[in-house]
Amino acid sequence: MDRGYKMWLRYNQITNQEVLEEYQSCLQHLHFSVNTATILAAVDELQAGLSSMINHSLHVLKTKDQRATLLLTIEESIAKEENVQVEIEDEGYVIKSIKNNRLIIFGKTDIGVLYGVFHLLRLMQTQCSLKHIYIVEQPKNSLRMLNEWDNMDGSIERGYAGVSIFFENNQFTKDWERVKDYARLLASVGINGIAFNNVNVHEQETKLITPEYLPTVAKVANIFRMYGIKTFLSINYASPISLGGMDTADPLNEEVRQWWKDKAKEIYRFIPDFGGVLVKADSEHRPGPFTYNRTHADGANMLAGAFAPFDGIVLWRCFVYDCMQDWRDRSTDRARAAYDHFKPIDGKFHKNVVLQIKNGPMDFQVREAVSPLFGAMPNTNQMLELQITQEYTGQQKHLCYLVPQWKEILDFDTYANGVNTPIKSIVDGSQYKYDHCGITAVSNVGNDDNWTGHTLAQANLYGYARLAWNPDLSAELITDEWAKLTFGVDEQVVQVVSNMLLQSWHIYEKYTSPLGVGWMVNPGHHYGPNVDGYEYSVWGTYHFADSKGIGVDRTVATGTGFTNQYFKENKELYETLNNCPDELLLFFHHVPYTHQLKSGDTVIQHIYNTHFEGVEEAIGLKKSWLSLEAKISPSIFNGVSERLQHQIEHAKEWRDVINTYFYRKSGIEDEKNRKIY
Ligand code: GCV
Repeated sequence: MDRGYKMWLRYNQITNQEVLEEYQSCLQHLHFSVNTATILAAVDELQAGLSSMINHSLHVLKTKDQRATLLLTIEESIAKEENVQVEIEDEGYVIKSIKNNRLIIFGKTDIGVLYGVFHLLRLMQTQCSLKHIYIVEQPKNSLRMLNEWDNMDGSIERGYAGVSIFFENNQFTKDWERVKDYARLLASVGINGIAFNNVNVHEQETKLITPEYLPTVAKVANIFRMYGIKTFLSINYASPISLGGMDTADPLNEEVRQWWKDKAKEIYRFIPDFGGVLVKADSEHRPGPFTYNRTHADGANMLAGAFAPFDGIVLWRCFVYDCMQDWRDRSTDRARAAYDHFKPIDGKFHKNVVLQIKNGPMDFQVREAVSPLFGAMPNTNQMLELQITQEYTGQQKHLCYLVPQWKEILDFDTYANGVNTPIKSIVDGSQYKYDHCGITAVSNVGNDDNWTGHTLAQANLYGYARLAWNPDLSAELITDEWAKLTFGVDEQVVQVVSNMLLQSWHIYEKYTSPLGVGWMVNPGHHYGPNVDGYEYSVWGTYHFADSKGIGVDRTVATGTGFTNQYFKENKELYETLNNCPDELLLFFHHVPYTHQLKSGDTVIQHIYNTHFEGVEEAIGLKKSWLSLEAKISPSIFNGVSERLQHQIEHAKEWRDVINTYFYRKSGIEDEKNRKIY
């Protein structure tokens, strides 16, 4: 039964006769000129894909001759003979149709060839013609990573699709085939780095960097290496204490420094191409350099020094804030924390440190402003951190396709270098020539049959990776690709699924989080409505809702001064009510419920309207899906239908809880006299 395990590598039989004949005639004999593990993986993938799609695999020729209808090569001389452009970057590739109905895939490296093969298979799965093609591809971002928040007991922090595929019962998994399938899936969309344990490193995971576990970490790394993916580990900053028996983890202490140097050496003995370490320090009760009155640069550089001799890098998270801070005093605003901590130490980090910055200054809300740190540190490597797992966006029970949100983030103009300095141009290194940079994201997979719980949530993983490869791809193109790869090329299916996906973020936003307010979720697990639910609300309601108004005043004039962290143009955009876009109004301003939005509605009427509309549109999602019943495999169809029904019921709960709360608080009637419970 098809439960969606294959994700977008389904390789369904091609039934269109014309297309089938075209592929069969041009894909007959294969010659590949090198024999690395990666090339062999590419050939295996190709053979499996072709036998399944066009009923035959390729006959492999030992020597290169004219019969070879498909050439895979990293040799420039061969590429040049076929007039193929050879000036490409290491991970780039070219796919070109050459004379006599043949094809060549040239990569600068074997990884490039692998990517080219996956691209060819994608063209075939989406039934594109292979005649007259000349594709030159190279990634825009050098780091294209995933962070798994997996714990060794098998649980996944913020995981909504079963348990870990890497760990169980405080040991590694026994299902190595699944790890390999994950590597294949990730390579097929160009992911090239993975940190596979949670950034919250508990006692057991702290030991991953010891000889007890390093041989098995190496086994994971071997699998991922074959697919061009480097392995990283999240580490516990206090490891010298927990593992080394020391009484300090002070980054300036010589013994601590030596401990990390020895540790790095040991790790590289097991994994010679280990990517490096990912660190969450001084945040949400994790240890860090603040304990020793040291800066984050001191902490990161100490590790960077230890890993530099092996070309390892340090991914240092900027999600640093004091969760217990008292925000009745308006000078302390969680949104300000990352910039306040890191901006003053721009230029103080070693070349092999990369600051990993969440897209927003708070925490992966349905909608929040972008982090003002992007572009504010021209002398320090930066990368963007997104969240694919749907912690605040419906936990893979609701449909919420995040590619449109990520596009807005990547295209957001920071003005850091004048007009047209979008975030994508900062994290790809084109603005400031960073040594290391790119994009990472918290993964959404677990051991569920279909990896992501909600089958349609697979599109978020796919879309993230495609954007990490090329942030200029449009949301529409990515969505169309994913729908075809997953459900086949039937026009109605592609159209309906794409529309559902593309609307879903706005629908979710409508019935959950109006005007950028955020955090109206139950504390702890973060699922379901709870207007005053922010877990660190010990100091009062997060959004300051009272009988007159709502919103967090982050202006310089009267609020926390957060707006001042942006470059001038954006500061002016957010500072005044006149300029501030509706969708972020309550993120930046505290206003009366009667405040009139640019849309013409008052704030309270907007809250009522969007919550009613959101439910109607969630009902519309299900209706659209039901129209596809005859065309989708039953187990996938039923699984998605059930989740869409749950989404409708839950959207109603959201609508009623939120509308009632604000009706009672404000005492203002709905203009349309709808029933508010
Ligand atoms: C891994 C939020 C989440 C935590 C997560 C943290 C982080 O606070 O709720 O589960 O911890 O972000 O990104 O470090």
